[in-house]
Amino acid sequence: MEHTVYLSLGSNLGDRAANLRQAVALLPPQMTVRAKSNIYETPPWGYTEQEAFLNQAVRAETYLEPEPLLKHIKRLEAALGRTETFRYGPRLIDIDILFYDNLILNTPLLTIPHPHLHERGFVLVPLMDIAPDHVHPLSGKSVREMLAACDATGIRLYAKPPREQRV
Ligand code: PH2
Ligand code: MG
Ligand code: MG
Repeated sequence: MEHTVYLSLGSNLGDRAANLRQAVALLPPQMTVRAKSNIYETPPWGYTEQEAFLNQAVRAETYLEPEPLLKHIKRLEAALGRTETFRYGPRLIDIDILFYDNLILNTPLLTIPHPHLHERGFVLVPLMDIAPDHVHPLSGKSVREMLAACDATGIRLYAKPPREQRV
């Protein structure tokens, strides 16, 4: 069965826009990208003594089950040159699974939906572009409602994907 997933992408090292572009380009063939948000520049969250991030959200379809999907993403992050830093620290590329259908999953490896998505403007502002009415399976709140309740100060539009890349 094909599954619909939402991913959050972030980068604050090197050529940030190129890192996002390459990450999205490497999702296929295991994933078919159906929608891409605009790219936003966002103040660092969690650990503030670092450069601003670029963040983007995408919707994709995939036959991968959640843990193989996580492996695919980890492999892709490594292929782009990500090395481990510290929690909330700077990163070349970070790809997080936000939603996987309406699945609720808690394993030692993976928590779906992403446990912090409702409190992060840098996740919700891009997600609002592609899924304003998507409902969180635990809280029952839409992306629009979660964003209204969350602090999105300092987030600014950085780039719109070129028309041919909007999918
Ligand atoms: N990712 C983090 C920690 N802080 N802040 C912003 N603005 N954007 C991110 O993608 C981000 C962050 C850990 O994954
Ligand atoms: Mg993250
Ligand atoms: Mg991550």
